[in-house]
Amino acid sequence: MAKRALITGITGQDGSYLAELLLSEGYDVAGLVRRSSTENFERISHIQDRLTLVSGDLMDEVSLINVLRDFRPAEVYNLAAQSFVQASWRQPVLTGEATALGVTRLLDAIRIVDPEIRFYQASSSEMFGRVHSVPQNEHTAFYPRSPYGVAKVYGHWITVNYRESYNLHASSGILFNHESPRRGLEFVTRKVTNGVARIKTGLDTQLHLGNLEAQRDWGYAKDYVRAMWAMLQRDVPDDFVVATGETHSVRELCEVAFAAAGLRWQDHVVIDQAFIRPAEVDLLVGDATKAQHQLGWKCETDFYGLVEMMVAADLAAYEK
Ligand code: NAP
Ligand code: F7E
Repeated sequence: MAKRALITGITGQDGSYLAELLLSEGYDVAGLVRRSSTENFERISHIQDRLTLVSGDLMDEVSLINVLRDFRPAEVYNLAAQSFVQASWRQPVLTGEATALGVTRLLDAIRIVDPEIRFYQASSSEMFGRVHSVPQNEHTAFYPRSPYGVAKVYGHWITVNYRESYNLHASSGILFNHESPRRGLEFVTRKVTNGVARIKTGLDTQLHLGNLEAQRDWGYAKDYVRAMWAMLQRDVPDDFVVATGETHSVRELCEVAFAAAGLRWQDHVVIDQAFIRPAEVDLLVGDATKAQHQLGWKCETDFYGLVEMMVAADLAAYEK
């Protein structure tokens, strides 16, 4: 019988790539989806007929228990979260409910229904925040700088705690920023590549951005979901940093993205205070040595390849 996996957050960027990977590995894949007045299955529409979509919400523990009882997965990937850092200042309690306490609800549901389930938690480099050392690895102390980062630290530690308290096979992937043509339009990479495409096709002339000096370790989401899966194939659960090991500023992102369409970023980018955050994470760069050695993971797409891919995808969409 095929192995069964449940993905929370299947309608999101990572959920869609992970679903593709697990289907290609022969899994029966279920995805948790929240009720909405309009369906938002764009990222999974091409594989929807091969998925089982089940209704539930990280806010509602009974829904999680019922989904686990009905589907009986061997692996659960918890990708659902309020994932936008900027929104977390406007909705700090909701962010805490979903991104932090949601993890406990799911871990408890696993304990109740089947403690043999292998669990993946989507932890984040945002936990490092005001970084204690460069580059950041599994031993770097956390200093989150947003309600989102604080919530992810809780989610990370409750995963470690349930592993140690109840012997669950619970792993946490500390993933640095990863992007793709399926990235939400509010995140800076996609905002820039989409903006470039709109300017190139004459729909806009300006792109409003915040802090151009922030530096991030940007990788490709499709590469990163392989690391998630690899973590749950090990006999022993553990925590892993997943990153490219390179960092680039938002300014460099603009240079590369605009140049990919034959434009000069200086002619179009406008600094707008509305996108400056109350507290910033200035520099992130990850050390993924442990993932490389123990998971055999490596990133295959670099920053330049990623940005060019995203610009090309956005241009193609507008030209169509
Ligand atoms: P995303 O595109 O924003 O997707 C988030 C998903 O969570 C969506 O499917 C969303 O459903 C779902 N969701 C939100 N609240 C929920 C709730 N209360 N109950 C059930 N589902 C809920 O995020 P992503 O970029 O794929 O990231 C996946 C995970 O990795 C997130 O936990 C994120 O915080 C974490 N992470 C991301 C990165 C990155 O660079 N992408 C790096 C480190 C960690 P709807 O479609 O219904 O809104
Ligand atoms: O910002 C700066 C902004 O929103 C990156 C999430 O997936 O990765 C993501 O969080 C940087 C920040 O991602 C704009 O100030 C400048 O320094 O793309 P972002 P993020 O906050 O790093 C982590 C790892 C996650 O876990 C999160 O879920 O870019 N920036 N101007 C801007 N950012 C945005 N969004 N919009 C701007 O106009």
